[in-house]
Amino acid sequence: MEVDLKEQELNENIDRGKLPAHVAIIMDGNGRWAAERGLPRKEGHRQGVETVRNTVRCGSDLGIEILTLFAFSTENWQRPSWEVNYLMSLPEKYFQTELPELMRNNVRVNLIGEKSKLPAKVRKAIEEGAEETKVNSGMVLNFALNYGSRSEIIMAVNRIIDEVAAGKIKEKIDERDFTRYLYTAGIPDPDLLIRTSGEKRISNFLLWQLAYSELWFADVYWPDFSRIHLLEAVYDYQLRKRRFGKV
Ligand code: V0D
Repeated sequence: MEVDLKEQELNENIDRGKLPAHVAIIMDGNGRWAAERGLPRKEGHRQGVETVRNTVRCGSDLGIEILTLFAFSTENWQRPSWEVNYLMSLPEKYFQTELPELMRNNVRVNLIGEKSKLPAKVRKAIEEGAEETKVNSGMVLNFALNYGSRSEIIMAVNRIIDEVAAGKIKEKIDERDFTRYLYTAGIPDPDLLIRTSGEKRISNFLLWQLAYSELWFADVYWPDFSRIHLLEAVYDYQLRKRRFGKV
């Protein structure tokens, strides 16, 4: 594969000892990518899966510990039913094609989101994928599926209320206690959030967890996101951290 000068420079200048441990990505712009090419939206999603493959490979090669990808939000159910159905076929397809490489690269798959409301076949696919990769000790690949941050927070509050009512926990909790009730329990907060397609919003993604994260917005649609963009984001993250350290 061709490697341009910019990529080589970034490669040489990134400090492997100071990588963001947890990178989260809002994978936005598949539909617009397709529309601009006169292609069906499906084609954008199909290409989006290719980008997932490349990004997982790059993140794992680079030494990222946790990669969280926002794949489907609780709002996405409002899309046309043919599109929702197509999207729901992707997790199963993903594991059919990617499992060997995930195993080779020692990647463990984990899911965050409201799994109980997913179609049974999707639940089965993701549970099998998580089960088969649970022996892996390398990068954790977190898919946010049927995820919405406000509903996650409300779920957490309701679980706490139930546990207080049942006398299982004391009536006062702190921030650390609270995080144990989120889907991300046990996962450190993202150090870096990337959103593609030029939109500069959080869109109900990890509202609690992103409190101190660096934000980076890529001007390309998700299907055009590549290694160089990930390296740019990581490099910029390190520049910001270095400046911050000098104050
Ligand atoms: C479409 C771009 C992988 C964003 C990427 C159900 C939207 C491709 C998964 C996946 C989607 C999810 C869970 C899992 C394994 C793979 C996926 C959806 C959409 C929504 F365990 N890509 N991907 N899931 N797209």
